[in-house]
Amino acid sequence: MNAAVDLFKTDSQGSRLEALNAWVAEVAALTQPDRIHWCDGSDTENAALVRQMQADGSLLPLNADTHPNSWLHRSSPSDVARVEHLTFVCTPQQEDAGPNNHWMAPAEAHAKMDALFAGCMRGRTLYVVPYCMGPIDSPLARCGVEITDSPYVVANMRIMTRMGAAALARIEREGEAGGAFVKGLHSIGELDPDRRFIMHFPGELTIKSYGSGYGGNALLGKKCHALRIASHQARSEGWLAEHMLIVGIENPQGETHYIAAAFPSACGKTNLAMLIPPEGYRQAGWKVWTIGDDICWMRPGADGRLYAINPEAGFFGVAPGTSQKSNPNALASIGRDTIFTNVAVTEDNQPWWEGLDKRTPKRDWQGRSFDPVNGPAAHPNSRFTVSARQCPSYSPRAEDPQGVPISAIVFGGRRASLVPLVFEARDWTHGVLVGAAMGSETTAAATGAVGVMRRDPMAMKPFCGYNFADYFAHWLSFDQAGAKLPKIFHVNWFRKGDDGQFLWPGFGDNLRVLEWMIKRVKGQAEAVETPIGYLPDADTLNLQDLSLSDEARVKLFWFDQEGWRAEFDGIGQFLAEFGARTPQALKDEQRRIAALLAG
Ligand code: OXD
Ligand code: MN
Repeated sequence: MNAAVDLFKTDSQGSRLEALNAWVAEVAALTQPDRIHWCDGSDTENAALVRQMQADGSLLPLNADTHPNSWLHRSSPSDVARVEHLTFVCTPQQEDAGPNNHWMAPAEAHAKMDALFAGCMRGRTLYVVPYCMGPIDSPLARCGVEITDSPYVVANMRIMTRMGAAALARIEREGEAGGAFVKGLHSIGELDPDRRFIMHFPGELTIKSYGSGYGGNALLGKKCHALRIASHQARSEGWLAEHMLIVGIENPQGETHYIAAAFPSACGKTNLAMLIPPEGYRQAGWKVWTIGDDICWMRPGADGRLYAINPEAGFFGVAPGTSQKSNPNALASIGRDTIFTNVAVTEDNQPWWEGLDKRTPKRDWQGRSFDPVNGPAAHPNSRFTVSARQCPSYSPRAEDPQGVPISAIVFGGRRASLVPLVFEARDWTHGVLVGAAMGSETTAAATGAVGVMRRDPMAMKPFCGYNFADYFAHWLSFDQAGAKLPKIFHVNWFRKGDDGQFLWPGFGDNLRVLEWMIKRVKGQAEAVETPIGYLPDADTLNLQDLSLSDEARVKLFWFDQEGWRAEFDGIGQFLAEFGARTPQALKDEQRRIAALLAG
């Protein structure tokens, strides 16, 4: 063990990997913790951390009869979401981060962060958290180590990743063979929004995050590693790291098709991943299997198909709106062994949020006596953290080290008007344009205005660790001889009618749309060709037992040429923002469709 580490009280011999010991020692010298704890991920360790957090009030026990072994964490009220304006990608050249990222020169960013980290762990414990993103024995998985001073982060990382001894063993094995692990340094600091930054150094496989305890800013395996750093790694290694759920749809013949779907944060990825088929489908024998609800790593297999793993091991789901109707599988998952963050509680100390049921909560997310004048009882971005293994629809294939073959990729956003329920891209290049042009109204998952339409390519606007123009080129590069690529679709569950109400029922009924996609993949369904792609008409989709209004039957399947002409002008302007780096093939595709729309 490195001598510098010995200066601190440490409860383990560290690692047999000198590079890891050296980094821990360097961080300890900078942050000056009272103690160093190497996490092994065991139940005993977790129980001790929970006891400690209960004692200091950072975890409050919930009703043990209704929610055994479940906890409530109330964050600082100014630390409730991702902070995109404080999130930076630090590449030597600004152009490599692109106009889609905030940028800082690496030396300046390191200096700024190291000044914040200096002495910040005095009086605290430094936790060394080894983790693996993906099944521990998967060649598609990648490892990292997070150093943090937050026991809440440790407890969440244990649920969200394969954390502890097995991950450390893989890191050591790979390290001895010359491989690298992602280094993530995190401190909650003073939880001061004015001293908060989330910095990424893709070239150094390094993350530095200071001043926030919120999931997306602090559980560094998730957005920081599995998307921003991994997207950079994926580009150089020939794979894709995406903000996508993965779901398996088993038809009555017992055939399962896997679909990967990208939606912006808080647009229903968890619900779609855990969908319960409508009654008629259930009786006919349809089943839905959950692989993941937020992140998908895909790479071409020897047969030319894309194979995907979910790098995560748990769900960090949005609580509000989760109910017996919208997502019974999620509700069943979170009945025990769950950490709730910023939800309200009922009289008998059960977790509660808007949309759950008709009860009136007793205390709101800040612990105040509930009063509607203070706003919603649960924070709109309140969350549950739970192991994926607790989900009744969790697929055994989720642990398959080789991943699952993807039949269809779906892009979707929140669009109140214009965008029909579903359309299919003509080919891969068109599909990449469909993804690149994705637009959606913003949600509470990030700080800032809610409901503002913005372009969010592939739902990666907050997460792509490099220039979007290069990212689009990387996507296009998968279209090679021998590749058997998935079909690409676009959906919009959020189209509204003249009365402002949603036209499509959504939730379980979304399976009707997925069924059409699978039929298209198998060459068994009709479609109408339009300039924006292939659309079903209301008779091709199975709408049995659905009472759709006449307006819905028209608008959900309607291609509005006028409206799309304006949309394509906007898409052209958006692509132009990336200048000469925008791939020519994408510009050509935009022009081709714009010309068809003009005709
Ligand atoms: C998330 C997000 O937490 O996208 O998954 O913000
Ligand atoms: Mn997400």
